[in-house]
Amino acid sequence: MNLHEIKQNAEQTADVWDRLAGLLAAEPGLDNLRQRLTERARKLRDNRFTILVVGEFKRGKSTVLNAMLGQRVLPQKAAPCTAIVTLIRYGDTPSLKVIFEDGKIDTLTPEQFMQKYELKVDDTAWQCDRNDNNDELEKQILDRFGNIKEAVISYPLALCRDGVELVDSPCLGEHPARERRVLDFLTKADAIVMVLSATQLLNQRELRFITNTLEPLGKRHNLFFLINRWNQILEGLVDPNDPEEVRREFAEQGKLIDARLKPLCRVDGNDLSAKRIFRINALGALQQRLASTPNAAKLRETNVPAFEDAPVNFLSKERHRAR
Ligand SMILES: Nc1nc2c(ncn2[C@@H]2O[C@H](COP(=O)(O)OP(=O)(O)OP(=O)(O)O)[C@@H](O)[C@H]2O)c(=O)[nH]1
Ligand SMILES: [Mg+2]
Repeated sequence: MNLHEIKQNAEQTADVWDRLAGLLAAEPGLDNLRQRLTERARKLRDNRFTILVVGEFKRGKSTVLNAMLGQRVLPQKAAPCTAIVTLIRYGDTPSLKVIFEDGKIDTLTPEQFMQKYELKVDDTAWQCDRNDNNDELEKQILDRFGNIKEAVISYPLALCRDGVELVDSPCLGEHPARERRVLDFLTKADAIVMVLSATQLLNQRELRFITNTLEPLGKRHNLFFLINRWNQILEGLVDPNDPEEVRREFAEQGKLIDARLKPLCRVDGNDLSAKRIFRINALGALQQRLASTPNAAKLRETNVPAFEDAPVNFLSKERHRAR
């Protein structure tokens, strides 16, 4: 299929979705589906391609995106912090806005954004319901950000030219309302980047998220894995200067990756693991990009540049097929 045919095909598909959405307008119970069809049709016409970054608590989702931006724009810290879905799109002049459900817009600097819209300790406090005989700890349902649709960052990031948008998301499995925002966004994602931790590689919840949530939505076909905190493997060794201990530890990690992640990278009978799994050190990459005299070799070692090339290849060669 040539580019003209692909565009024509996209136009026709968008027309069909718009017509379907029109038919559903008379069915109030199907409002959600109607909105999704309209959104997909608009995305196809805009030639937008959305890469959603997901993962559990503190895997380094925001850090890896900050490393790609080469700037601290997204809130990142050791305590839970990303509260809202945040889109990064190409723009010649950097800007940042928060869009509310009622259409209101708050325009901010990155510092104001981090201050105003990151989670504070009170947002994440656990609460014990004393009337509950089970004596169980329950999560506080408090969600100060329920009236926000999303935040949008415009930034001159080469990767985002040509309609690509990168999306930071709140963590999975930590708070029902915040997790819901991620799940609601999933249907809009064309590709998923799941951030994992090298020191806790793929727990049962993460596996269930892939098999029970991504798979039924057809999203496993375009799934990338970032194994972050790769540097922490060395930090955990008794003697990081012992080459035998280093070799043994990395060999074990390799086996674990083969056992847990490789099977998830089989798509239509093909093993795509070499193109889909990246071991990275997001913090190291951000530190290098913020340094007054960045060290190119150290940046390469973090493997973040290799990951940045991967979406470029994926997008240029497989974007239309993926969609
Ligand atoms: N040592 C080390 N620390 C890292 C790495 N990546 C991120 N961190 C640190 O880990 C903490 C959590 O990073 P975040 O980017 O906030 O994690 P997140 O997944 O976005 O967290 P939530 O938004 O709360 O779900 C921060 O203090 C980061 O600086 C890494 O590769 N190595
Ligand atoms: Mg975050």
